[in-house]
Amino acid sequence: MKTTTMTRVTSLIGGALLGLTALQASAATEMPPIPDVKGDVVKADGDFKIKFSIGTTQSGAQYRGLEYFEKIVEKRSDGHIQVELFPGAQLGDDLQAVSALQSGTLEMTAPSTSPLVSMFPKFALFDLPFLFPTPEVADEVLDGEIGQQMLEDASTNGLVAIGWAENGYRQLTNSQHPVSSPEDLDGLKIRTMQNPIHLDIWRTLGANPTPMSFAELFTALEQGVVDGQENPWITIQSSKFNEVQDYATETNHVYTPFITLVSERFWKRLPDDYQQLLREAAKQMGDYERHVSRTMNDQIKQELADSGMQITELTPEQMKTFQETVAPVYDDWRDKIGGELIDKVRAVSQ
Ligand code: EAX
Repeated sequence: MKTTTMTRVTSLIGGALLGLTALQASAATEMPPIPDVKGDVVKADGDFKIKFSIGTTQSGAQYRGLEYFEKIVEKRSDGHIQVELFPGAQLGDDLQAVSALQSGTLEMTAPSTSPLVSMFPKFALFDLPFLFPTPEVADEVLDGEIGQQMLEDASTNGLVAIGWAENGYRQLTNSQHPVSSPEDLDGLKIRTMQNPIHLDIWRTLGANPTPMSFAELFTALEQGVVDGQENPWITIQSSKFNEVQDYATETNHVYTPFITLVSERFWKRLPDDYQQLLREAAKQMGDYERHVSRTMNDQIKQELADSGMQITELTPEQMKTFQETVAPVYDDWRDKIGGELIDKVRAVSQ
């Protein structure tokens, strides 16, 4: 009897606490609502299951986009395509998920483009420092001819690339001290994505970079294997990096897109009309996800500051020092990437 009461009391308190946490969580992450699904039901033969895996966690903008994707696809296929979401690299890190697509054991994933540069060298465009001055320029490039061509080029090696979304502008965090100039980076161990340009950027700035998968990053920060990392505010918050990183600098050094990929083995089994449905859903997901990410960016920066992170905003002069210090990276990469592509992006920025 006593135990029962105790259990009930505990579970009541637990429930109240849970309720509070849920309330705080929802206050902290109030995202633009998931839009209604528009468009007719698509009729085609067969029933299909999509496992969709991502590296970022359930509280990020990317997952929210996936929820919209799921809603569109399930509704417009009248339940004949079921989508199951796996956030937080549960089914493997970004590169593992891509190879699972190639072998046909996973249907969809949406990694940052950066770890894929060894497969698709042109993606390196998105790793060049300070190339995209505004998100709108990124949209014009991704949603225009260049982005379309890249989706086609990436539709090979067992993959079909069907859309873009955004991870966003990357910011530096670390556990040691405030960073407002490249000198402050001297000797800092910074985790980078598995990408040669990112390594080059941080080496050129004077840090000591180490490439590592995103899935390993929290533990590496927590255990002090690395001192810092860089990711957009929303990814910093949704991965709780602020719990193990006291300092951040708003560097906006790279704009990272997410690319929506489907397993070619799965794709070939889909009727044309369902392929088209997936393309439309990927486009709508991408537009909505970018909207969520951009609406939340400043709010999340503020929340990170409120949570105790010391955030350094650079003055225009300090920013210029970073840009000038990192400029040699272009000398090394311009020809490898194709200078023309860089010039086209610059032309869009004018
Ligand atoms: O899915 O590895 C990273 O830091 C990226 O931001 C990651 O791809 C997010």
